[in-house]
Amino acid sequence: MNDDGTGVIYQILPRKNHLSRKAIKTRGASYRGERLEQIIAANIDKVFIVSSFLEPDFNNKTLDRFLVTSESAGITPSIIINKSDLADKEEQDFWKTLYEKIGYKVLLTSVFPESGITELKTLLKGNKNLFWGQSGVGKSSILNMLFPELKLKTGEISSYTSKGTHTTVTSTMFNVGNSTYIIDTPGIREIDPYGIKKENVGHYFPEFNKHLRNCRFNTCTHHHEPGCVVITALENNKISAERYESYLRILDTIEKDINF
Ligand SMILES: Nc1nc2c(ncn2[C@@H]2O[C@H](COP(=O)(O)OP(=O)(O)OP(=O)(O)O)[C@@H](O)[C@H]2O)c(=O)[nH]1
Ligand SMILES: [Mg+2]
Ligand SMILES: [Zn+2]
Repeated sequence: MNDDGTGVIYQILPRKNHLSRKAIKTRGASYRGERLEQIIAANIDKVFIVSSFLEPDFNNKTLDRFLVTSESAGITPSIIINKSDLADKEEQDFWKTLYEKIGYKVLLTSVFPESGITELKTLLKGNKNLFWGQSGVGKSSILNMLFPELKLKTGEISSYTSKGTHTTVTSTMFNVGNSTYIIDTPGIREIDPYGIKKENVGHYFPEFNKHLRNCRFNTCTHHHEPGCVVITALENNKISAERYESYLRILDTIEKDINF
């Protein structure tokens, strides 16, 4: 950055991947076809999807939307569920087990008292890491705990429940040494995966993916079609009802947008 606040581009690197979502709908705007793509960041090694048990409440459907968006960008996400100090062990175990069974790395963290943070630090090393999730879940708080020198602004205790409060307002990348970079992002309330076709949604649910090719129809949307192996896997508890419901919701969102 120059003294006058302008920036200098030193080098333009090829984009190996990029994370994006559909731009938020604004009232009165008209659309033709797909909504615009909003790029969040490019050339990322790891994405940590941060959620919290309470304040805001844990919402597995929202988490799944972030996971799908990340998977569709070709970046395997890891899951952080923060504020474990506010949840009982049963709830913590339930969600941790559900996502670990799929193969996701799940970290249960708390900033006060500090818990689960050391393991996170080792996962970050040598990578370009993006922290992403809803507002108020504690992204900046976790990063401050790991790297106190960053002194990131965090929300007031009273403000995280009031709608529209976003403490972090722009995405910023920090070099924290040892070839490790972290990107803190502003929280978002609405996440719609961008540019995903209906028949491809299942590919971004890793536990569906291994069954998919055995469906009778290769255009199967795993909704109602006869000979669908995803539905069979659901009936045999190989796929959780929670994840299947999320899948149907995302499918529904995509269908509605097509008819927009
Ligand atoms: N009880 C509890 N509160 C926490 C924890 N981590 C963060 N908080 C509180 O949650 C609030 C929001 O934290 P932030 O770090 O600003 O959240 P954020 O995800 O960066 O929010 P945005 O910048 O708006 O996206 C603050 O009041 C924190 O003190 C935790 O582990 N437990
Ligand atoms: Mg923040
Ligand atoms: Zn199917």
